[in-house]
Amino acid sequence: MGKIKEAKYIWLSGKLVPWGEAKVHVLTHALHYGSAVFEGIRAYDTKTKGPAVFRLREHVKRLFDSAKIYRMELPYTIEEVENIILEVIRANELKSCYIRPLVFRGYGDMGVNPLHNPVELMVAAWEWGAYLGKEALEKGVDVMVSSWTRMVPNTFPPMAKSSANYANSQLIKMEAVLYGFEEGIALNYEGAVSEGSGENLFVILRDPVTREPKILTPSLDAAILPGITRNSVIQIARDLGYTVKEEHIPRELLYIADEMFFTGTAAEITPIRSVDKIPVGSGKRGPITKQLQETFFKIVHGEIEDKYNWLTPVYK
Ligand code: PPE
Repeated sequence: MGKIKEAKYIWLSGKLVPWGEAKVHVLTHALHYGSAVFEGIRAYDTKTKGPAVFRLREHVKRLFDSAKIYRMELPYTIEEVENIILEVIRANELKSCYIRPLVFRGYGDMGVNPLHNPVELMVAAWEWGAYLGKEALEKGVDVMVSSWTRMVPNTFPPMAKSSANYANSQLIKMEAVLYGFEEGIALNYEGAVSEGSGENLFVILRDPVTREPKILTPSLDAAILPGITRNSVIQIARDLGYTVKEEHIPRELLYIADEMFFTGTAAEITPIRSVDKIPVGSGKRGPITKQLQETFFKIVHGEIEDKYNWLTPVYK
């Protein structure tokens, strides 16, 4: 959150350049038309392997998928981009950090048609703490249901992590923070729950009689980004023995849920303590949310076995 903590070097179009010199022309296509796709990746300092990138292959694959949807051909292979990311972390001597690769249409033609503009890659990395505030991971955040609808799939495809999608995210986020909330949850074109401005959403409901919990998250057709943290949490929860369902979530479920949390690379696992001023469960982080958080953080910090093979060490 907040101002960037500057590191030393940024990879820009083929080489590492000093942080302050990583610049582009003001007529860069992406600046005018949102013609860019990006990723957010985290590396954590682990006990046994030193700094390690969380689910590097999945993030880089999603970057290539996003680029493909927008007909952008990267002048690199997946392996090359992975190596560039590792090189940026090493060059900046970072341990725990956030990594931002961006593929963008550069300077050349003006006008909507992006096909003749060069496809460029930049990769930056810096130290980035808790996304929704320092206390959020433990205490949870207060959120509102946004008055903005999440973009409809056949307008801006949510499965592509395109910069253009974040115009919608910014409307959601600005409204929420200016109204005194930490985040907004957007409904989709059908009026069902989709996601936060930069996070996926999970809802936990207990059977009123047996108290048996069920973990729900909107399915991929709900106009959401297929989050890598979302996918990780689904796997972790199932391995812990929970029932996890990807399904249509009506708005009113948000008001009667026992627990709720956001997931995302930046947000990690952030509990939600109220929606539209209605407390979620007890109004505090719930026990299943806590258990999932603890397991997730143990995995990313290499404190338990990396049985899913999710960590790529920065130094081999
Ligand atoms: N939905 C949206 C809209 C989203 O932007 C993110 C990530 C997610 C879900 C979660 O996806 P994943 O990171 O793969 O678990 N948001 C990125 C950008 C946030 C930002 O403010 O910038 C992120 O968390 O890196």
